[in-house]
Amino acid sequence: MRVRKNASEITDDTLLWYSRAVEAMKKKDITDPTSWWYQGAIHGYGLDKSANLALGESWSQFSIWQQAQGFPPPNSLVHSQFWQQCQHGTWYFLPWHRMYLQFFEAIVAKTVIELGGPENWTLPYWNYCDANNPALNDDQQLQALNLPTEFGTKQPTPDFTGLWMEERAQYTLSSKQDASCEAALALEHFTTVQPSQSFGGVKTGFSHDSGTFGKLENNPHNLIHVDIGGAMGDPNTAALDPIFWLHHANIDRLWQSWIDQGRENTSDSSWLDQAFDFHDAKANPVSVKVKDVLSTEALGYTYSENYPDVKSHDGNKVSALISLEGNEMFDTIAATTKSFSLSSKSTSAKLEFLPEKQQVAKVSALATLTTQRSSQVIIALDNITGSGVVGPVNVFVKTFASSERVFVGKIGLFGLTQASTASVRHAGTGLNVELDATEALEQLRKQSGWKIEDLRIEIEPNRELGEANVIVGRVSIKAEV
Ligand SMILES: [Cu+2]
Repeated sequence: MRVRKNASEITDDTLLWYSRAVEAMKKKDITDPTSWWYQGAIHGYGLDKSANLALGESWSQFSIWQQAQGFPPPNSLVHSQFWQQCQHGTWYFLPWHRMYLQFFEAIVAKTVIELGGPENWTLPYWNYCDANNPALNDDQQLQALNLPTEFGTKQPTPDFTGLWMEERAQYTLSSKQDASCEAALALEHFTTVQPSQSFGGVKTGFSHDSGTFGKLENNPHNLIHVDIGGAMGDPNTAALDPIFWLHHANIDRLWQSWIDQGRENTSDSSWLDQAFDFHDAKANPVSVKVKDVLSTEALGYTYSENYPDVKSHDGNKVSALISLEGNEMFDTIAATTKSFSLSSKSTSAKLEFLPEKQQVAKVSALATLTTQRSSQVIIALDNITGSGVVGPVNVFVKTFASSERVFVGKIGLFGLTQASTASVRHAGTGLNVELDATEALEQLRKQSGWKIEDLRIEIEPNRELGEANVIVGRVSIKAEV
């Protein structure tokens, strides 16, 4: 059994051999399934020339892909069933990436042996979740926000040049909040109608470049991507950054941890029987079904450490959600009526509420302090379109009367450009994200003069937009019914 280890605790030559293998794979032609370039293009491929991957840099999809051996690739390959397959905004997010990692790991392992290295090379993981680990001291927590040192900073680390990439906007995550793994792991269900209540994402068909993010996919997955930024911030270049694979190993570990704490995947046959195409280490085409990858041990690997067990939220709240797959448990009580652009500073959105009589029943629990248990409240941001890599975006609530805003959560707009472009596969209507705002609303209603009608939403990117742009189609508030 191979054991995938925490990169910061590795004492052997795993990362050294990874670096050497990356360099060897980069020398192979883009048409070779075992090349670095082909492996990256399985996730995404695009030749947009806009310099919007990182503020102040001229990096573009084009400038990154033209470094590939054998560039440009033949069109037949670009449009084959092997390229541009990554699954985002969907319940296939976790199993597709598990398959992807599995074959990639086998290809790197074979390359390591060919280079004279050890048998059984195993992919490590980057445990940024440790940034919020209460068992660690402050210094250790902050350390977890850094890329493992072997991946370099502005310069490569000597002996590890294969792990460095110029096109990274950051080498340190900007906030612990971008690596908060706990909230997703507290969820009870793999799939529900409400994305913010779904650990594994919402039910969709094949979903390459659009959709609605489940909890784990938004935070930490998307936030890590856009916080590192540059190549990592865009699905069409992300997998060319060697850190991509350690990031996804950690996501895969979180899925395994969630299962090990007693949760269950969906048993829906349209999920279990969905197949995806890859190449194995010998470059032979293979087709794998979701039901074939549900046990890491059956696939021959495990993780050195699980994420510690997380208790589910307050039992009442969870039981209220149990009906799930198919049943809408939340109803919209207020929404914006016009789309609006984000700026680098804070943008405030005014909500229109339903006429009072209709609203009253739905918000009574939410609007009064005396109720036993507040309703669960969700803030949904829909049809978010635009282009470029946008850093993590903060969402706050406040009331008109008070200037003190309350933090709700962060959203990561990974795949913004692709989701906003109409294609054969989808209409280009953008990304959708939900945040659980229950606790923020509970805090807000303790403020004096609280009136739900005065509620405002504030949206603020945590870094300058630069060449990127974002339009939010609609913000709505949904409450439990
Ligand atoms: Cu990813």
